[in-house]
Amino acid sequence: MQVTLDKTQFLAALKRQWQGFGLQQAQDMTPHQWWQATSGALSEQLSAQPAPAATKHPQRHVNYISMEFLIGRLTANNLINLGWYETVQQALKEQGVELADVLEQETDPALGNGGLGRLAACFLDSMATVGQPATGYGLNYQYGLFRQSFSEGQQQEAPDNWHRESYPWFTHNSALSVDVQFGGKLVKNEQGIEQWHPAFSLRGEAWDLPVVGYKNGVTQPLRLWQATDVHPFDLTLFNDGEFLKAEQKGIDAAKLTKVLYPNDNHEAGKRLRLMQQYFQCACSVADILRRHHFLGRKIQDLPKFEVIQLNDTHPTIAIPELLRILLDEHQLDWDAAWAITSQTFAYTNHTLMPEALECWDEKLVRSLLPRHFSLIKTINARFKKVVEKQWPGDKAVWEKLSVHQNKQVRMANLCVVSGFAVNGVAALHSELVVKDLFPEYHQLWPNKFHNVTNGITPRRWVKQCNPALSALIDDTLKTEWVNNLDALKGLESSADDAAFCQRYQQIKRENKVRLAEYVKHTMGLTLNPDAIFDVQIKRLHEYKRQHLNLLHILSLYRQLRDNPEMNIVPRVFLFGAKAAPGYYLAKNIIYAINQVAEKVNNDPLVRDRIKVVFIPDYRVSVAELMIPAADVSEQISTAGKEASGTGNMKLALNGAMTVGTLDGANVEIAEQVGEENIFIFGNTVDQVKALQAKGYDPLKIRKKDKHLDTIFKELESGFFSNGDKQAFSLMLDSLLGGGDPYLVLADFADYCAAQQKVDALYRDQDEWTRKTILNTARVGMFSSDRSIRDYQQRIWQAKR
Ligand code: HBZ
Repeated sequence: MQVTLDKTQFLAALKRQWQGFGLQQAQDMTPHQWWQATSGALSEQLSAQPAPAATKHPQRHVNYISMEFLIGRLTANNLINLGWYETVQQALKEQGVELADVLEQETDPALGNGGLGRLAACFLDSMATVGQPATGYGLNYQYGLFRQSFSEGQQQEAPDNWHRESYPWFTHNSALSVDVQFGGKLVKNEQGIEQWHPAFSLRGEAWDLPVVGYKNGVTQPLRLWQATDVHPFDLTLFNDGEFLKAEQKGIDAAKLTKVLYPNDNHEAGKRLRLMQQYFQCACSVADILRRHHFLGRKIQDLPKFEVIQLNDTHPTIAIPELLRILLDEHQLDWDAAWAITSQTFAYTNHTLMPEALECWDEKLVRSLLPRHFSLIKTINARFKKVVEKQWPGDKAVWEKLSVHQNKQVRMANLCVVSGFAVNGVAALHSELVVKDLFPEYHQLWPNKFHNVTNGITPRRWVKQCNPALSALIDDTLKTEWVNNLDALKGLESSADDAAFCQRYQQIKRENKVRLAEYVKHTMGLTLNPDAIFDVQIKRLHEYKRQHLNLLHILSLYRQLRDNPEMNIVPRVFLFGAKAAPGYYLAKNIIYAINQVAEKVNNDPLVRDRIKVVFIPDYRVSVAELMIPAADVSEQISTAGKEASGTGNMKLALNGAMTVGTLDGANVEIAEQVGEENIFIFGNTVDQVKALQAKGYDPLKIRKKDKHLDTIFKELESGFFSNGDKQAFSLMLDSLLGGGDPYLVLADFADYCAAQQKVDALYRDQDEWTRKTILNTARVGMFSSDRSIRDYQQRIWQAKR
């Protein structure tokens, strides 16, 4: 049940905080100290709450292992989930301080890249809310995803030091430390049994963040491991007066959890990355087993009580790690160890992109983890017998299914072979996982494969980020909907209620004004809140096709100059996206958008009918501002490439109209909202395949389409780049001579047609508003609470 906050106790805790800062009175605190003190006091009050009694028939405990948890700011979120927001707001008001201002002081913990990391954060929120016992396991990076700025239109990266050492929500428990071994060699003992003699070890320290369920008294840990040296301080050296050297080893170990790798949908194959993966997995598996033993349970019963969900293949090395412990430390035989392991792990696939499928060089695996490499070979040899039985003598099939092939270890194959469940993240994606990625595995084990469509937590993605809309929904439905999102269906009838429509419209406008103020403050640009706010926010990637959006902007700009009186609804094109630092083509697209923005925004002829705004340093807190303010949601990936998308769900829920391809979860969004309430365009998966099979040539499209040709000529002419004709050559070469691998040109005409429909509909404000309300009302199934219940039914708690 919900726990109440005692205001007097909270104020006393707050006092201890400012006294701890060495201050005489609360009023001496800086704004940042107000946030620090408020969060510290809340964290203390939360820790003091009694733990809820354990249930008699425990469900399987979920261990969600992920290299990324893009949690975003915690203070506001925890206040809402605890139901303490109003009390704290009132308490601070009495001190002359606005809670909303205090909350703005928090630096986003950006311990993730994008969708995959944010999904992990939404799932933790939902598991706590629906009462699914769970622990999140990740890494406590010192530097999160880089900070982005623009210099002359080019992306610059700066380190993101989010000051984990003074983050008030952390609790550190030194009793949970784990030592992790690396390197060395295998030596056979007298019985011929392999023994691992590691070369060095590191210590993992547990730093816990609280994951608070929505008003239900549940708090579960997100346990983030931080690396230190096993002997952080060499006392002999210290006594010899060599202070700096004495600390040296600790500094090296700390490198391991220094920084998050900034790639999404691309694997770098670096040694340090594999070390991070193993470090995290070894700490987490040890922690799971410690809890299991502490509760007095038998090792054979591990799968009865625990499940380990792998968030993509990044934590796959946990599989041979568990096997190793069962074989080498518990002395189980292979069959017993395998039975336990293969019933414990489940794997979620988030991508079909070949460059993102992890393969590790065997030399690297062998040198860093010789025992694990040996176990992987045994898994593979045993699996070979299964394949041989099903496809006798078929070398091609074996080469495809093998876990270890061409001197590479294939992590996805290892997951499928060793786990009891595999799932995709949207209906279409799960179908493609079976049909295109793992057809033979599916033939072998049809029941292993599932779909669980992604979801988003409505606590953060409506209640917190759109308080005015939440209040309107409260007033209208008069029921708790935030943990029962299907209740939004009750809003459908309000779409025809003039008073409701007016309030809904007004809220959207206020949210646009709020975003415009942010843009004014951070970028110095003035936005017209009556223009269409057209939003594309996601990582920058060719397959997500921000350049298709750009071509449409260029098309409008060309038309406005050809026909200066053209009547279009004013539109602000808003982008938010980071490109991986080594992904030069993606950075070139950012540069192109910024250069076009510079021209368009300063051309008096345009008369503000179009404006292009690339908001720097897109992150969770910026998403919380942009999503409630969006009129149009751009979900324009090449069909078959976006596994699911989750921004699409957040934007539809907050009343934006989607312009989208039939890709990922867009397909299900269209089913839910109805095809008359979404703008679907472009080639379908089958059409994309057919086009590519018959030899698609973008140059032919350019040649045929005079308007498109003019747009390209202008990009090639240096008009947008101070005469530099090569400025956009990475992007242009890929679209034209490079064969346009993501079919931007093939979808261009249909995309522009869809955008014209957007323009036409927006002119009819009543109809537009009605449709956006229906979007809000009909996307309840995309609550991550539903995703978690699907995982429970189909995977975690399913009868085996
Ligand atoms: O996972 C995303 C998918 O692209 C998106 O469609 C889906 O909605 C989301 C949640 O299921 N995938 C990622 O975000 N992937 C990564 O961020 C990533 C990070 C490191 C890697 C590989 C991929 O090494």
